[in-house]
Amino acid sequence: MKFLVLAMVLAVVCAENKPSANVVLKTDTVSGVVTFTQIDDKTVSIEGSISGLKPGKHGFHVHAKGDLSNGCASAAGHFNPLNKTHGAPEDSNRHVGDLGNIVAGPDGVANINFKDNVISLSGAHCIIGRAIVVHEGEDDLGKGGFNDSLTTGHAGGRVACGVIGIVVDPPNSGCSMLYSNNMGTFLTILTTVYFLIM
Ligand SMILES: [Cu+2]
Ligand SMILES: [Zn+2]
Repeated sequence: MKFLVLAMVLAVVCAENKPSANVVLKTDTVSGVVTFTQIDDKTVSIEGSISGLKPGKHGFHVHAKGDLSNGCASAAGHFNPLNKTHGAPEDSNRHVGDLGNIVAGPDGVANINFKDNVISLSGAHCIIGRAIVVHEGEDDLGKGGFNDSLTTGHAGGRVACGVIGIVVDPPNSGCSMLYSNNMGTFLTILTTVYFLIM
């Protein structure tokens, strides 16, 4: 019984601890929420849904600035702390922010569910406070041969954007130096008390 309670408490604490962030996209036509969860040291899962898009592929990137004071234009270029050229998510030569394309169905809805090993919710590749931009057209992943293929993937205009904000704080990161999980602390104390009493 004690073991079961301990297992349950640990499960809750671990679930609580997964750092996450999200972005809300909202224009007259486009709306959606995309959540980024740090599922282990190297992996971020990206999940969500965006509606109101033209059917087909749309470039989907983390841009360097979370500054939307002049709309999506002020989000600057692709987040590129390593000074590489534009590429596909699976390429070693890619911008950190290169997340490829999302695909909208005939109903204009893009369901998003993939993982990335380059972006992070902490450290030098931290995407928190930067912007997600959804583009008008398809990202050619650097292979289209256009003069902007190696910078933007020739993905065209910016149809929607939003700032990536913290949902569950990442521990000890540049994004969040002070981190304490109050729920986790509370449950740990509760478990200790339970074991002392029983
Ligand atoms: Cu972009
Ligand atoms: Zn890029």
